[in-house]
Amino acid sequence: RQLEFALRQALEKSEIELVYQPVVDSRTEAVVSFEALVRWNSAHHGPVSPGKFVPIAEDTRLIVPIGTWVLEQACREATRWPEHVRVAVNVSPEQLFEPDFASAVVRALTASGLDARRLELEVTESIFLRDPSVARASLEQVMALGCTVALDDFGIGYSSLGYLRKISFSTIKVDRSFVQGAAQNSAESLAIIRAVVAMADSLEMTTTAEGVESAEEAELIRKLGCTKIQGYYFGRPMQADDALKLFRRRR
Ligand code: G
Ligand code: G
Ligand code: MN
Ligand code: NA
Repeated sequence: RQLEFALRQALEKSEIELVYQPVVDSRTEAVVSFEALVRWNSAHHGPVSPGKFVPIAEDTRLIVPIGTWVLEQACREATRWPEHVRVAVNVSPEQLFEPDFASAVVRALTASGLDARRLELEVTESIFLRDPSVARASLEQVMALGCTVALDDFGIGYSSLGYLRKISFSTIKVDRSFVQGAAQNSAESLAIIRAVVAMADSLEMTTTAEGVESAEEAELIRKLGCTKIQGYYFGRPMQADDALKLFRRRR
């Protein structure tokens, strides 16, 4: 594939970059973290969406070097933010199952000087399809460093609730399809969000609602008790410099 060939050179050619989307506290609406999201501006193909190239990167294992770069870059950028602001990085199963995943995290933290407690790693339920015990061991290693782990896109994967007993996720990210559903008065979506919030509360985990696009949706989500909110209403994924400006304006 042409795209795969170009992707092999994308890192060297500095075509890969990160944008940052704010996550706010649902009550105070203060920014508590940013999720780092990868972007590829290919010289040959123009901007390629992550929905298109992340799966290719995963199939070819190019996600391992790309993911390492993402970790390092996100940690480096986060050191410029106020100390209470954290950074969340998406981790593919291919990365998590690399034997030296935890050392890649250590290297990113050491090189940047970022406090481990400011780094959150986002994984999806798909990691449990492959090898739950290896996934768990790997996540426990990074949690021992002080990092937290979020369960991303919750509710749309091949959910087994069993692993929620075994892994201390700090946050469950409620997939935006439920948020959109709830906003359109879907009784089922509302019931599912309520149940996830109640479950997270009793497991001492927080919840982040994804894909909140309006003030009305934010209010609904706050009433449903989600701890944090992410979505276009509070900010689109933005360049690092714009993320930084967001604080400077607010104080
Ligand atoms: O940014 P956007 O919504 O277009 O992202 C689309 C998908 O790509 C999402 O599922 C997101 O989790 C994934 N993604 C974005 N950035 C990264 C990254 O740095 N690493 C991995 N593995 N996936 C990412
Ligand atoms: O799978 P993950 O949650 O990591 O993907 C995050 C993706 O969701 C990003 O690509 C981001 O662009 C997208 N996203 C973030 N906020 C919103 C939103 O409010 N509406 C929609 N439609 N997409 C969003
Ligand atoms: Mn994510
Ligand atoms: Na998500």
